[in-house]
This record gives sequence, structure tokens and C-alpha cells, in this order.
Amino acid sequence: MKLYTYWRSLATFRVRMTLNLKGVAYTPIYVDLDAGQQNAPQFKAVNPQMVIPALVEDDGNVLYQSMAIMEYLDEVHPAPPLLPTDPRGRARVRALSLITVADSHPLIVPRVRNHLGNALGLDDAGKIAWVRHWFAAGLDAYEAHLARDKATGTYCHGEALSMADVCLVSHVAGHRVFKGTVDKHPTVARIYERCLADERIASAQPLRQPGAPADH
Ligand SMILES: N[C@@H](CCC(=O)N[C@@H](CS)C(=O)NCC(=O)O)C(=O)O
Repeated sequence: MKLYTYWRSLATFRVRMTLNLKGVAYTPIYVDLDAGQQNAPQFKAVNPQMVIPALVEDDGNVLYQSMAIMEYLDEVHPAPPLLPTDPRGRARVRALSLITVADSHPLIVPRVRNHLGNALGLDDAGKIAWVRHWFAAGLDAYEAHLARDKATGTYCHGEALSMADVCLVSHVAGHRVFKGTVDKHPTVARIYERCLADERIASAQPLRQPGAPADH
């Protein structure tokens, strides 16, 4: 498999973690988002939406959208499972995942930040404040749900790492890239640290990818 990836991409981080957890090898193909390579015709031919990740299977099938990719990998490589077996548990894990995938991350991606600057005149400080606001709102939502629900365990859902943890880890990592802390989110912080103790998660982190700044 070939994974179109970039060190800072949180959506791709989710897929890197999933591939590692499933033990699936892949060849990275780097798309420099800061240089706008996602908009180049070569990549547009792979994913017409011009966003990463894109995961290309050996027969040329192109998978896109991180949550669809995670669920696909979970179906094709069932061990270890990333979703519980019971319908309520599956709904909860998907709901926690969507706090990042649907409600937070889409607001902070480069094309949104560029639009805030180009069309609405927001300066860099304003854009950073925007990003921090939406990361914090997502963290508040995670903390409120996780802290009050007895289904929360060592991980977001009980004692097994799930897709919700993958999404939570990507959220916190992005928040940290923008110099945020999780001091006010103790349940999130505990689960994040637990996940990072797993080298399959840790090695997929943005700052451990080629191209990441050494001094971040
Ligand atoms: N909902 C998509 C988000 C994809 C996305 O926006 N990816 C970002 C990087 S994390 C990207 O490629 N952005 C390019 C741009 O905004 O121009 C997913 O989860 O895969």
C-alpha cells in the first residue's frame, strides 16, 4: 500500500496509527501541505478533493477520508479490533471519534485557515486564535463525555484501544502542535499518555515523521 502523507497532517496521523496497530506495512509518499503540493495535478489525479490521507492499495484502489479508511482497515484486518462488538458501544466509539473527525478537525485545516486570511482578512494571530479555540472546544467535549460515562476505562471505551483513542490522540497532538496543553482535561490527558506508551501510536506521531521540524 502507498500512503500519501505529511508529518503534520492529523487525518493522516489517524491512518498511520491504524496501519501500525493492524501491522500493515505501507510506503509513504510525502505531500508537502505547506508548499501546496496537495493542489498539484499529480495529487489531484489521486484524490480530486486535494486532501490527504489517500491510501492506495496494490491493485490501484484509492481509499480516502480517514474515518472511512480506519473502518475499512478494521474490516479487512479485524485484529486488533478498533470498534466494540455491541451496537451501543460502536455508536459511542464512533460518536467520540466524530468529535474530532467531523466537528473539530475540519475547522482547522489549511484550506479553512487560508480562506480566513484570503477572503476574510484574518491575520496570522487571528488564525492561531481560531485554531486554538476549536481544538479547545473539542477537548472540552471529550472531557465532559469521558469523565461522566462509566463506559470510559483505561481507554476511551473500556480496556481496549479503539478508533476513539486514535481520534483523541490525533486531536491532542494537533492541539500541542499549536502549543496547547491538556492541563484542564485530566481524563483526556490520562488516556493520551496511556496511548502514547504504545510504540505503534508513538511512532506515528507528527514530530517523528520525516520533514517534521527538529525544534518544535
Ligand atoms: N475529513 C478528512 C480531512 C482531510 C483533510 O482535510 N486533510 C488535511 C490534512 S490533515 C489536508 O490535506 N488539507 C489540505 C488543505 O486543506 O488544503 C479526513 O479525515 O480524511
